[in-house]
Amino acid sequence: MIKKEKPIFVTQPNLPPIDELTPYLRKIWDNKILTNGGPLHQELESELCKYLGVEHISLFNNGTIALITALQALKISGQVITTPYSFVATSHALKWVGAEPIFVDIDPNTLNIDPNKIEAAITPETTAILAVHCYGHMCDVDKIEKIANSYGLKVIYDAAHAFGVNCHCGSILNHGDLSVLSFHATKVFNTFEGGAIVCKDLKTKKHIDNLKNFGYLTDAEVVTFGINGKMSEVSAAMGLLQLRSIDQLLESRGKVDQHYRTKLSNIKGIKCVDGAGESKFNYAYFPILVTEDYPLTRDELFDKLKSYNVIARRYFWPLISDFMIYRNYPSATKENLPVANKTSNQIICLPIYPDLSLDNVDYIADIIRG
Ligand code: T4K
Repeated sequence: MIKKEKPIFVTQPNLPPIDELTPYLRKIWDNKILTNGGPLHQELESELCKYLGVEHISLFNNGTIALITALQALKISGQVITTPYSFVATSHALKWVGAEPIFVDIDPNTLNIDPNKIEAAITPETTAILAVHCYGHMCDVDKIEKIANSYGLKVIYDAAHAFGVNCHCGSILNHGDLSVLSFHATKVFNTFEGGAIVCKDLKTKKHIDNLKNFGYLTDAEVVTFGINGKMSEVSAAMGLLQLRSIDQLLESRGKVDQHYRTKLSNIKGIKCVDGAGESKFNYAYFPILVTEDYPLTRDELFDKLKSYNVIARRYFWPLISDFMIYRNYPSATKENLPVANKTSNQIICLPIYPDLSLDNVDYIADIIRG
């Protein structure tokens, strides 16, 4: 097989034709409002509520600041039960509000926090559960809600990967007290950098809006220790433009996903990660597990792909609990997290994005087939 001249990255942002951005930019230039909740920002909030099927959205400059603000809005402190199998921002957000992450193992099928292991980790200091819909696959929201209700805990979903994902009862973003999205360049829906908090009532939305604007209530009153989490008008313009074609983009991703599944279906030792039965999915990632039955280790396959200019990613390796700053936490031990450790050593996320050609999927599958 001949090595591709240009790298095939794990993802590539969708960029609409540049000319289509010009009218939005002209609006910004005309009205000279660049940020601080301008007209495009407001338009994007209301368009996203309609598209996603949620009550209220507050836009942010990135998903990490949105996560921190969500925790701040709910006054989270003490211990928070979370997953080690995520991007490091999930635990970092807890540290930024002075809470302690308590790592609980993941379910081997969904790769999300294992709800059956949550109760054993609850102590009198526990205030909340911060779960992640990893790769856009839904957590066991019903079990998590039940546990949270019986112990009086808040539930925050890190839904950074879960844009546009629905379950039997509509958007998965409607579960929990708050859900947080990321609109980073590498995400299904991007505003260059960006994020959002989804909430269910206007009072909470207003509180979050204050928090992301330094805590200002009026121009003369600061009522809380807020932050600058505002999304700029250029990012909002990018969002409005993306939203026009989001359904086609998701459809193209779905075709790539389906093609991978066909091509990889009978390769011994390669397991495609399945969803949790979502009624609408976003194909944000294409994770595979390289099991003991495959002739190469995960890292050998990762390097082999690289030698052919296929730049996959090991999301999520290392585990958050293995980073130097977290590894001494009592809950970070390998014995406490056997499934997360095993998964983290077997995972590769293969390239997936709307423009990825099916020929390139064939090329990647052929490398894996050997
Ligand atoms: N919670 C979860 C569960 C998350 O996954 C994330 C972010 C967050 C919270 C925090 O949300 P944000 O604060 O980021 O909004 C990336 C992203 O930076 C990060 O947003 C994302 N998760 C994480 C899973 O992946 P890297 O270090 O892998 O990105 P990078 O720069 O290596 O990009 C990957 C590939 O994408 C590159 O090989 C090429 C391509 N790429 C990347 C960028 C930035 C492009 O083609 N164009 C681009 O502009 O972290």
